[in-house]
Amino acid sequence: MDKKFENIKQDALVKINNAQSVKELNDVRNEYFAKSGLIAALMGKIRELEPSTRKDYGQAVNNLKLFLEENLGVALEKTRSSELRARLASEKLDLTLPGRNFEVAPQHPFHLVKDEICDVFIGMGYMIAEGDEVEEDMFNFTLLNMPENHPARDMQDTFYINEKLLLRTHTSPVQARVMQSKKNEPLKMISPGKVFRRDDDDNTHSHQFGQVEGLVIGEGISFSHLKATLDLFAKKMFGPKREIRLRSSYFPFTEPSVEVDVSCHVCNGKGCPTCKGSGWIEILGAGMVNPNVLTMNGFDADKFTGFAFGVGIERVAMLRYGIDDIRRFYQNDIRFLKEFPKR
Ligand code: FA5
Repeated sequence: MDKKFENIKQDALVKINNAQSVKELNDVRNEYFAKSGLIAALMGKIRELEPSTRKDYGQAVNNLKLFLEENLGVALEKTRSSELRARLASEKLDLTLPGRNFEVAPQHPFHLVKDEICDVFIGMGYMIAEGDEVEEDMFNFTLLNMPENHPARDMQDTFYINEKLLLRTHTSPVQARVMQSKKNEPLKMISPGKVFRRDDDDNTHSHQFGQVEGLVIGEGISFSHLKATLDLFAKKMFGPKREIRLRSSYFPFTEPSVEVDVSCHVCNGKGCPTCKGSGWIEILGAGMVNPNVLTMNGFDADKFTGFAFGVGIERVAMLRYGIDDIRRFYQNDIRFLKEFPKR
């Protein structure tokens, strides 16, 4: 019996000494100590022995167990620390190496100008309202005084998702949403965001562009408030010398309505391909909120009046930074983007 246990010990020592890693040592441990391992098998045999020999046999198995535990423990400890040392050596940091140059992204002119426009109005006490790019037909058209089949719906060629949903063609639906949430409370808000139209792209038209909507409602709000606001906005964006003109226009949700043009930066008003020969670039539509819109969205039109406007973000950016073609905003040409300040 002694010889048999001595052989098992020697055999185990060879396996322990040959193991090259913690994993291999754990495999050796399992071979002896798992439920189906050698120690469990030897213990199981005790029942088959003569009662008089059981005690010695049990002691011999216990000795073997202690011997294996001790040798495996020592070997595991040693191997674990040498593996850790090897890992740390391979992860060593050389702090004297020169750093890598990461390019800092310039700010896209769209966001640059969107923030500038918002800052002008925030400075005048406007709050910011958010709207969704996927909008209900009801808010994009109906609640802005354009019921189904109204011819003005064709002014903005629409991407429909289904009968009720569309990609908003302008930021004006946010007006209706904010009015419905306030109802008969004075308000002063702007809402920047993207809009989508089935327009053919050219120098000044894109199928996807940005607008900043503005809406002011209160008692005694008049056209002169609108004019002063637009005048201040244009001066802040383009400086006092740039020529601005207001043209009378038509929007179903405002009455009277105007459009604001700024003299073309490419030709200085003489006429060129960018301004299509007119000498002017249109930047926004505006007007006094149509009383029908006030009533439909929960305001008392006998008590309240208001004005609204919608500024084209890329158009303002073109005039501000001398950009001759709106398509540059979405072509992702890094040489164009690098011309703008970094964040
Ligand atoms: C509107 O979208 C109205 N919702 C604006 C408005 C709001 C009027 C509140 C009255 C009261 P319009 O379609 O004109 O209007 O667009 C407004 C501005 O968006 C234009 O002045 C122009 O700056 C810009 N814009 C219009 N179409 C395009 C286009 N295809 N590509 C780039 N910018 C455009």
